[in-house]
Amino acid sequence: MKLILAVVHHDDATGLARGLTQGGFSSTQLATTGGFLLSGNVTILIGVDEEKVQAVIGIIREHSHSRRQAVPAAVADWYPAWPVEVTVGGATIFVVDVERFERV
Ligand code: 2BA
Repeated sequence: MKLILAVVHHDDATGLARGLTQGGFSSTQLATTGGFLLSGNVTILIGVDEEKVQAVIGIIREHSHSRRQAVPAAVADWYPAWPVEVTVGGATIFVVDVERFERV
């Protein structure tokens, strides 16, 4: 079994959760904060059998959009004086091995 962790924009999270449910996948959403922009994002946890990983990544890709986002002043201190934007997303995805999975 694998655990997929996907960091997505909060505006994409609801559509992604629905897409996962429609695809037959269970998921859990955590409210998280990006360390660079210090703004809220959502981390979605999906436990799946290994052969389903690509299908899940396909659903994540379908529902995750990239956006230009301004770097806040607190972060931009060490950036050039002119306004700075970065491209955020689609999604940042980690796939890790699950040693044991149980529901009790
Ligand atoms: P943030 O850390 O708030 O980063 C938001 C965006 O800022 C990033 O988009 C990237 O375009 C830019 N960025 C991040 N660190 C930077 C730096 N040191 N210098 C210049 N620009 C930088 P994404 O790459 O799409 O990442 C979106 C969110 O995914 C991140 O939000 C963070 O919450 C998560 N993430 C990305 N890579 C990660 C990693 N290696 N480990 C853990 N979380 C990660």
